[in-house]
Formats: sequence, structure tokens, C-alpha cells
Amino acid sequence: MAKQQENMGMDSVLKEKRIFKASVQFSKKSHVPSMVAYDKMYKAAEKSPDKFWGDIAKNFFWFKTWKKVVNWKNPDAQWFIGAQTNICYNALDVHVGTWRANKAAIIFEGEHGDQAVYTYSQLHREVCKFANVLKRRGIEKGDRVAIYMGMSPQLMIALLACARVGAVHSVVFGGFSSTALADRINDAKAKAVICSDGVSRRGNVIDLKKVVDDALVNCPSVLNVIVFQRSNNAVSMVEGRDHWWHELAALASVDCPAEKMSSEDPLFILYTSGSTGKPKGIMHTTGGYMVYAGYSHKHVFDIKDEDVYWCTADVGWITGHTYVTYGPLLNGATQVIYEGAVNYPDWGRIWDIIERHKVTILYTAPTAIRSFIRAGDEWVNKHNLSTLRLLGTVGEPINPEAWIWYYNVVGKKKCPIVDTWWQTETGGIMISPLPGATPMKPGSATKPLPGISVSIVKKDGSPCKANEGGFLVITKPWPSMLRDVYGDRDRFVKTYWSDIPGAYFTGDGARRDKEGYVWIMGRVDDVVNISGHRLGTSEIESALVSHEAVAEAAIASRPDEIKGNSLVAFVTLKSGYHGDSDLKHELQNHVVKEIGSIARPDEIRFAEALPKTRSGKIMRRLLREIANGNMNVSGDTSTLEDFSALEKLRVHDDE
Ligand code: 6R9
Repeated sequence: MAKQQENMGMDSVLKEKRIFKASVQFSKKSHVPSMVAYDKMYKAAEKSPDKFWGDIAKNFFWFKTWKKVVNWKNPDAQWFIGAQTNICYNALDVHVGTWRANKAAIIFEGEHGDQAVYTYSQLHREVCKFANVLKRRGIEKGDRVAIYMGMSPQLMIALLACARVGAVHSVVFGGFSSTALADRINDAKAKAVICSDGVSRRGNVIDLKKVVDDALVNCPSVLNVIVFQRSNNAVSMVEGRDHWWHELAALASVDCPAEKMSSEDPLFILYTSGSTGKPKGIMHTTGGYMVYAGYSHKHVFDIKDEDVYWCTADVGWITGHTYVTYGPLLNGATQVIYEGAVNYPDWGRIWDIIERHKVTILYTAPTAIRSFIRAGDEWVNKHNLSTLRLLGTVGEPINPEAWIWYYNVVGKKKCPIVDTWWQTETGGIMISPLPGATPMKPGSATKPLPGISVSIVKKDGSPCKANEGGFLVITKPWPSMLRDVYGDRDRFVKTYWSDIPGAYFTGDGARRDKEGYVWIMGRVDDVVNISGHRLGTSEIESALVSHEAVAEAAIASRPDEIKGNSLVAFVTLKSGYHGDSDLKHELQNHVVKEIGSIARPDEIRFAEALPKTRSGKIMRRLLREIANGNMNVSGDTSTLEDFSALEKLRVHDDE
């Protein structure tokens, strides 16, 4: 359980006593203006969940209403049973029928500074055209479509068009390698790929189409590739398979009725890392995900029509699904979409965007905040950030000092911070302050949203005492819960529903203080969090072992000031290979090729043997201690097979 405690700055978190509150003016105008209002909502949801969620769902458009709100037989849930809707219709058509037709939905800025604005009615037209393109290419309800693009309005249009025709989108983050892309395409048996020619990243064009071409050598299910021209880099087009987006869209009608989807029809698959090597295709369905995306976005971000909201996450991650693509549009919000790196061409870029577009709500990751702290306050102070009224963080625990900096330097002590805890699997934010109501404690995600029941328990499911660390579980169903691991029901049951009796197991450790505030302590499984991105240690180990020189590999993490954690790879070599710095670089590049640059090990250590238990399991706890520079390895080493293996690893031999 204590596995990653040392990574989380637990000392400072345990001592944290400061409490911050939103101003009276902020609270008064917010959707949930006080703790009394929060408690009332929370209790109402607890008392009659069907009424609570049913009333929220009534704010959405349904072709056909539900017969029952929820059916729950652990681990299977169905929400809004018998109902029909379409999330794209709710994100666009409902607004186009109102004054919001000409409201800006997306303010886009490219890395080179080019800009474009899409109103709700323009976005609707583009989505309808592209939905017709998909249909013409033979995409039908239920087909899987892989999407591999840089941040752009077209990326959102691609998702929304899939939803409109009932196709299941599977977005693969543009930083993943061709091997990782091919694995995901094959797992979902995607029929088509939507990509862009390239994307700008720190002034360079990344050739996305080339990655797709390399991947498709091994993907027999893909019949069509639709390429959006963004960067004008040279690409090769395969006759009959590859088509230009703009050429097909030019021929398409702007009239495309939204498909009537059953509430439980799949909406998307998003792959995420787990404890074993193969990424899991987390599957979300239509009605429940829609209701929860809209509900949570409205309440956590206190969204209003006059807001300019900016979530810096890439659509390749769950945050970009729920809080870039769906949540803001369901609520008719105006949002900024930015193509590139937030620190390019310099550390002022993020603040410059906020100033020029008059951003009122900023949602970003602790890793970004920590890197801005290091760059210096002067970059922030050069800009007028007076429009900001609310700040948010996601992806990893935020250390209290980074929280305070964000609060003082960026928010000028007037913006509440919502520290939002959730996962790809939960579909939406589970634990977070409601900004007008919840007093904030730096480093704590505070309390569950109304409708969400969490608990901190021991292995046998019995509840922990106040301040006692344990496993974070969710004890009641919620609308946006994952429904399956795509094509692997056993893994779904085993990973989430088997460890703790009767509850959904999150994989995180946490404690709850006397006032009921939740403090997340980090992952307790073989998942590491690097810059807010989830990676499975075994995925990286498999990548290393696929190199001809490697006999065995084990990954451990250690705290990193900016990235949260960094990766240390312990590697044993096959005979005939010599562990020198060339091979280190080669292995680092090999992992980048197999998975992508986010998985690149920061350090490679060659070893003669890895410490193993008598039953042959690598003792990761020991490796973690060694990676953390802990020479006096503590705890029980009695099952260790060969103590000399450990002795050798302690000496860090840098050739
Ligand atoms: C949304 C997202 C999920 C894991 C999760 C936890 C960590 C996310 C956090 C947080 C502490 C927060 N995590 N938000 N830890 N405080 N506010 O990040 O989804 O990529 O699936 O990662 O991220 O460990 O279990 P995902």
C-alpha cells in the first residue's frame, strides 16, 4: 500500500492545514453556492439516486425516454434503460436551435499563431458534412474508427461525426508510435483511420501520416484512411485506401440526421495502461456518459455562458474526451483549443493565450504547473490575467507548494482551484471541490461529487479509520462508469471488480481526514504516472525485452520535480552484449519506437541479475528503493533468491 507514498511529498501533505475559500461574490453566483447546498444535493442523491439522475437527465434531448434509470448487478450497469439519444445532437443541434447558434464554440490557435473561430452552427455544418463523408466511406453504426491527429477543431469534428453516425471512436494520442497505434487498431478491429498529415510541436512538424502508414502494414481491418491537411508536409497516399478530408467534404451534404442511439450503445473506446503489458480498451456507452459529462462539467467548472474555458489536455486522453470535446459543448460553452506546446516559443505562451482570448477558466496538469514554477514568475507577471476566475488541475496529485503558487501567482488569490480526481474508467470527475461551495485544502481533491459514493478500505473491504491509508473504491454505480474492457470481459471483472468485495477498485491509495476530505496517495498497482500520463511498467518492460540485446528488464520509478515521477530501467543483457552508453541510448530509442516518447526511460542501469523471489517474481519494491537511492534496503528480503544480485544493483555503475 505504501508503494508510492514517498513519491507524493507525503510529509508536506500530512502537515497541510491551510484552508482556502471562494469569495462571497464567487459563491453567490455559482451553481452550488454553499456547503449547505452541496450537502443537500449529496443527501438527495444518496436517498433516491434514480430521481437524482433522472432529473439531471431530463435536461438533455432524448429521442425516446427511459423506462428505468439504472439496472445494477455488480459489475454490470445499464443507465437510462430503453432510452434513445445522440450525444452529438446534444452537443450541437440543441444549441443551433437557440441564440447560441452564433456563439463561438471553439476559438482555435495554431502553434504558429494562426487562428480560427467556429460558432455552434459552423461546427454543426462541418460535423454533418464529415458525418456524411464517413457514411460514404461505408462507416456504419457500431463500426470502430481510429483517430490519430494533432489538437485541432477537426479532431473534435472527427469524434463528433463518429458519434453522429453511431460509429465507435478510438482516439490514439498523436505521440504514440506506429507499433502502439497498430496494436490499438488491431485490438478494436478498426475499419477506418482518420489522421492529419502532420502536427506542429515546438516548431517541428511531426509526420503523423507516416506513422499511420507504418502502422497499417500490419492492420488488415482498415479499408479507408481519411487525411486532414494541416501541416502541408509531403505524404504518400495509397490509391483506393487514402483520401483527403477536404476533397471528400467538398462533395458532402450539410444535412445529416443524427443516428438514434440506444443509451447503452458504445460511444467510444480509449486505451489506457494497466498492470499487464497489453493496454486496456476502456469502453464507454452513450446515455450515461453524456449525462455525467454534462453534469460534472457544469458543476465542477461552474460553467456560464459568458465563460471562456480552456482545458490544455490533448483529446488523445480521457480529459480531452470529457472536458474538451463533450462536456463544454453539451453545456454550450466557448472554449479555446491550442495546437502546440504551451511553452513554445517561450514560457509566456500559455499566459499570452489566456490574456489575448480572455480566458476565464483554466484546467491544466500539475506537471505543467511545476515546470512554470521553475521557469519563473516573471513569465506570468508580464501578462494581464485578470479575466481568470477559476483554475483546475488533473492527472496526478498536486503538491501543496505547487497549489499555493498556482493560487497566488496565476490566480492572484481570487480564483478557487478545483483539484479533480478521476480516471479513464470513471469517464468523468469523481472527487473535486465544487468551487463556490467546498473550502479547499491544498493537495486534497476534497469530496466526492453529489451522486458519487467513495470509500477507503482495507483489502477485505472493511472501512479504514480517519487518516488511515487504504484502497480507494467506489461503492455505488454512476452513469459514466466503464462498461467493459473491449473484447476482454475477464480482464474487466478481474481488474476492477475482484480485489475489493462489492466495489469498483480504482488502483489508487488514499486516506480521508476527519472532515471527510480525500487525499490521494498514488497508484498501488504496477502503473506509474509520468507527467500525468499513465504507463504500465510491464508495457515498458515488454518493449525493452523485444530488443535483441535484452534478456530481462524491470521498471521502477522515482520522484521527479517536474514530471512527478521518472523511470529507471534495470536491464540484464544476453551474452555477447556489452552494456555501454551507446546501448543505453539505443534502448531508450527502442522504447520510444515501440510505445512513444512519453515512455522513454530516464535512466538505464545494466545489471548481472535482477532480484527475484524464490518463486521467480522480480522484487519491484527493492528496485524502487534502489532507484530512489535508498542504500539500506528495508523491509522483508527473506524471500530473496540471491542477495548478491541486490548488492550489485546498489552500486550505480555509470561505466
Ligand atoms: C483523468 C486522468 C488516472 C490516474 C488516477 C490517479 C491519477 C488523476 C488525480 C490523480 C491525484 C488527482 N490522478 N487525477 N491523482 N489527484 N487530481 O488522469 O485519467 O489518465 O486514466 O489516470 O491518475 O492515480 O488513478 P487517467
